[in-house]
Amino acid sequence: MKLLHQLPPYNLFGIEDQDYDSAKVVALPVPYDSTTSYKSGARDGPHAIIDASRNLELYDEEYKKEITEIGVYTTDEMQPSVNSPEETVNWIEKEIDIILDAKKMPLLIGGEHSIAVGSIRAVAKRNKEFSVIHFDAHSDYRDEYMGSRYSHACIMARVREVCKSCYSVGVRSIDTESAKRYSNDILYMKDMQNLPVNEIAEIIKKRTKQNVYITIDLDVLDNGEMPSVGTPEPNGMHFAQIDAVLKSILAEKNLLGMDVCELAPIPGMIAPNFLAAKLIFRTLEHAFFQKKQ
Ligand SMILES: [Mn+2]
Repeated sequence: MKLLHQLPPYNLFGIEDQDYDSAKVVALPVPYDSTTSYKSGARDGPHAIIDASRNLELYDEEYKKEITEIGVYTTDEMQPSVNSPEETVNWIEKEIDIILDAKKMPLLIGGEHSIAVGSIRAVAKRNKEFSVIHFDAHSDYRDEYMGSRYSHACIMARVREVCKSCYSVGVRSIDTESAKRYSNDILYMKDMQNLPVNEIAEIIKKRTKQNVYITIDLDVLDNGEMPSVGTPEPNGMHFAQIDAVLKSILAEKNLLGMDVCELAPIPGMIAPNFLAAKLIFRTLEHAFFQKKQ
């Protein structure tokens, strides 16, 4: 019996009576931003995304289904380590281990992008053949940044230690050394901005294996649509573009796990929070509601 008119519960998409056993997706929010090099605030990202997501409709007019049919369970926020970014990454790996052992797909919600390493390590322990598809304005291939190997600027260098097949998309900010070493594994914004979305998706699909992990730094989006990031870069992807590219990729590939990171909410500006929530909503639907070709 309902005793009062109540707001949607505080979980992703405000799902009533979320159920762990039947859920196919488990969302792990990690409010963390210790290594952020410019504007901090990504620790407030998970809360803002979950809050916005509670105000989305559950129904999607394209798939004619409600997101509740997938079964999404949101855990409590994880307390990050105050000792080191490395310890936080290790803790996340353990949490993702639990989700994967329960045969559920992990969805990590950041928080700064460095936390994705923990999630990808857990996936790599269980899968020999998979690719990491990395959406980001930055290449993040520095081996060390500001004294830390676990900085958000080093994430792809750490990821490559456990997964050799990495493909970055939407990059428009890279250091000289990384450009020399890794340009073959990068689809630069300059080379994709005039391509139709199906061509962009075909390039990504050709370069990646059947099993994929998708890591999204929200700064891959244009800074006009997504100003709420620590290091915004102009001339990025648009929502409709990344949505269509993800749809095409996930029509064919198996999604092993994903993360959405780097939302640093700007007080009073809620549109980017809703954009991030909708991007998660749509990506899950693309992954679970399309028949694999
Ligand atoms: Mn970035």
